[in-house]
Amino acid sequence: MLLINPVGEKFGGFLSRYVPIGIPMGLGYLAGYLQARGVKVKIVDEELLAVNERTLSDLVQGLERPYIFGLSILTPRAGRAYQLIRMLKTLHPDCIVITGGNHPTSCPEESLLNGADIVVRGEGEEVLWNLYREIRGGGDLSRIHGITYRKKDGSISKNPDASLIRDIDEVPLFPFELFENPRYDKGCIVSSRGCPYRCNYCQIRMMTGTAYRVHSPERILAELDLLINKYGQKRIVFYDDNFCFQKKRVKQVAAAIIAAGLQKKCSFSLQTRADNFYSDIVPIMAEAGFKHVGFGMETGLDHLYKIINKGETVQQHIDAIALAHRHGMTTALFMIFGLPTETHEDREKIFNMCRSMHPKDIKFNNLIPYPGTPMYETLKGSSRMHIAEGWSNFNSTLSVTRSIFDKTPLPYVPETMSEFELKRDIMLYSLRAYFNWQTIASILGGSRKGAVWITLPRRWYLNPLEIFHVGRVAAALLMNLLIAWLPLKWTEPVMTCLNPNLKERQRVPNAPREVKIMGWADGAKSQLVIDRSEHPDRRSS
Ligand code: B12
Repeated sequence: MLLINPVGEKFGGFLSRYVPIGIPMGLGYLAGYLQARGVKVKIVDEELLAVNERTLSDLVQGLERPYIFGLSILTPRAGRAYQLIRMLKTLHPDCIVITGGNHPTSCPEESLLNGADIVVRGEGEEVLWNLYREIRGGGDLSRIHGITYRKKDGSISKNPDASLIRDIDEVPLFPFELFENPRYDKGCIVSSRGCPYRCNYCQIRMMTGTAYRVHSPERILAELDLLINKYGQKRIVFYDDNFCFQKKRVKQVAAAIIAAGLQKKCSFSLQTRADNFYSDIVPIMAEAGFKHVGFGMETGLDHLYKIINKGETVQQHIDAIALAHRHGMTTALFMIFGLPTETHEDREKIFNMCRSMHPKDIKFNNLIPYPGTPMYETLKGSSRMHIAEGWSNFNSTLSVTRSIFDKTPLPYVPETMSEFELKRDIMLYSLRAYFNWQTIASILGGSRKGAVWITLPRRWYLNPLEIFHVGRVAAALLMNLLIAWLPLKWTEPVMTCLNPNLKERQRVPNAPREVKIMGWADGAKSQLVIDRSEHPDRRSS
């Protein structure tokens, strides 16, 4: 089987040359699971190698026929994935194309309309293995849970949801050996799956319901040992959706790291909710080498927290960040601008508040109502939403990784602002967050660590080609900064002249400051709650 990570626009846009490439974790887990069961699997990641007629003929060498292709699709990459499916079906008409990942889970029929044969919804390991055996045995797909597929008579069948894997330790250790390319940033690990909260913009609930499943400390240690002692990683990021949800297990993981002495060789960073960053777990985390914490703070005003059903407050974030700093950890804040009803004044307040807390990094993204989320269900169809062909604009870094003159529409613009105002503010605040001599010096000196993605090659200043590329990126950033800095009343008319489509999403005078976003429906996956015992007080509005 060939597993493909389709990539239209490289991660990081015009900065991509200097953004480390993240391992496509989902595909890695699938490959590890199938390989352990004797299936021959290869992975191709388009971040590194484009799939075309020429490269494909090498990639399929040695694979069993008819070929089975598995594509992992994030929403902004759907267009590229559909292009690839057409190519695969033209070159190998008897092949079987399976899609999976976040986007096909939310829009399975769309994959089928674009030529895929079968869609795997949600977690993939067990379902893909069952599917593989059924396909190779010429069996009956109606028995496989967790798939949507086109039947021989052309109709579409949506089989019942599959259960989640109860004990995720059954998934083999992550196969890092499949990602030997030095351009990969191997410093990553997933120690738990899922997040039981109900934020209405986040897609995790669609994938894993409210379940929160953890790997055992022994398994986490085994993977850390591999990363540190075999691959020499000095800094490892826990990719968990919400690392600190269970206090007891955080303490166990930290204690296991200390007992193995791994904190002497490596530092760790994680992402968590502020209200789960408990004061009694932070000291042992600090001792275990957790040096950096990212908080999905998203906004900074309590009325906006209510709109996104975050179930947290501004004060909880202020307290959590101060707590991290007291224990010598640095912090990053991940923010969303462009929430329904938000205004420019709100953003100014939020930015100033973020800065006053002295995080190391602040990353501003625009709101993306991902399909499958209540945010999407509420806003879809409104004139303030715009879905570009192949969902290519559903990329949250669009505003900072493209030129300010780029005409791609943002996916959603609230009535309380114009499209250019939102884009400009994201750019302005992002650049203001980073535009200080300390940050610039650390990036240029190649010593930048933390959540910021830009990493320049060592001694780049001795290489004329790198000097050229760094110069180009710097010029683009400065141009963005300059235009974003000029008053909106000067720049907006010019931008609207250059791009008349901006007229469609102007600010609406007296736009309502109240809005009701739907909640998550309690579907089948919500029943799959595992070990809630540590959280009797968890909000589940
Ligand atoms: C860590 C992370 C990152 C990291 C690394 C991403 C990576 N390469 O894996 C970084 C910071 C680089 C990142 C970047 C982006 N990310 Co990100 N990221 C995550 C996060 C927190 C964890 C991903 C993970 O490791 N999951 C663990 C594995 C086990 O799960 P999985 O990847 O979903 O795979 C399983 C299933 O989906 C399924 N499956 C997946 N592919 C396939 C294929 C087949 C054939 C089958 C059968 C099954 C299958 O089986 C897998 C195993 O169970 C998720 C949130 C989440 N929990 O999913 C967001 C998330 C995946 N990211 C998201 C997005 C949008 C992005 C960006 C596109 C952001 C942007 N620029 O706009 C970029 C894309 C860049 C990239 N190179 O992939 C969204 C995706 C939404 C969507 N509908 O597309 C998510 C869900 C965040 C969210 N809350 O909305 N991300």
